[in-house]
Amino acid sequence: MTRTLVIAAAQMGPIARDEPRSSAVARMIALMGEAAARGAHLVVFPELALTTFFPRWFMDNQAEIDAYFETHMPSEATQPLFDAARRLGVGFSFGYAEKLMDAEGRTRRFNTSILVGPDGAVLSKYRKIHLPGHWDEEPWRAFQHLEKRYFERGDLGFPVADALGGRVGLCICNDRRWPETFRMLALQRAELVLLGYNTPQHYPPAPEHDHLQDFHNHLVMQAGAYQNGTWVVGVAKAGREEGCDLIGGSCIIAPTGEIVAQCAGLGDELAIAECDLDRCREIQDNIFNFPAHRQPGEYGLLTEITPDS
Ligand code: CDV
Repeated sequence: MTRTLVIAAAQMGPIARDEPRSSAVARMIALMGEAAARGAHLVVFPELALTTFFPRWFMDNQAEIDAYFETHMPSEATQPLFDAARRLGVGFSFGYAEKLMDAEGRTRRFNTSILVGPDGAVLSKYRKIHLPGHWDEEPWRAFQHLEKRYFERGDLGFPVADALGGRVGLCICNDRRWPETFRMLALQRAELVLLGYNTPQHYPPAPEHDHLQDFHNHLVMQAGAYQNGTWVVGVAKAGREEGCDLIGGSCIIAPTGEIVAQCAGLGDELAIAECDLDRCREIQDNIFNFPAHRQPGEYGLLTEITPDS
């Protein structure tokens, strides 16, 4: 039985601060329709795909902040996306800001991503663990990056689901820079890692690296794919969003670390590839055969909490 999935990386261009969910969802449905017409089984959208990247602004009015969060999924605004996927027979994943009330009555807020099957069922959910940025307003920055203020650290670990005929792992944006993310997923036999990102071209704490943003983006995802023998689909929200330039470069990476499809521009655009999940074996049975070659007994420091960690 072939385990080839046709996957579409559905890059999105900027979303304006006052752009309603209905507009973002309509753009996603248009991309989904085009992907399905080109044979896609799975469509992957960016991090925080329904709104502008709001952590770039300092806000202390909770109602203003909460306007960017979803309390239900699907919601009235996102139901058309789920309906379109069912009609087209495609799975999809996307990121959104999630607000919920837990069993103890505490309000929780997460930067979340879900994988949805072609029948509209949520197959997997991930809440971002590596939250970049800062807690308080830092006026010296050209723009803020307040993920640490608006979200708490994810509490679902690094999930891998049996889905779409393979083992599918989720992570979000900054997670891709950490080798531990991909390794945690690969240790659960992930064959496909889906991630969305919002990455500014300008990195205020180290602007001397601005020209390396696209390089670092592909560097970490290609390394994550190769070192773990998994397919990786990385999808940007790109372009000039409210005066902030976000990189593009959405791509599909084979388990060998090679980019097999890539978006060329900074707007709404698809990159599509046939992804044979059995190709993971080329790497996972050989150079990165974990049972044969890993030395976990020597890696204790990785999980020790030390003054330097
Ligand atoms: N959304 C992100 O997580 N962005 C970070 C930026 C701030 C460096 C990223 O790792 O791309």
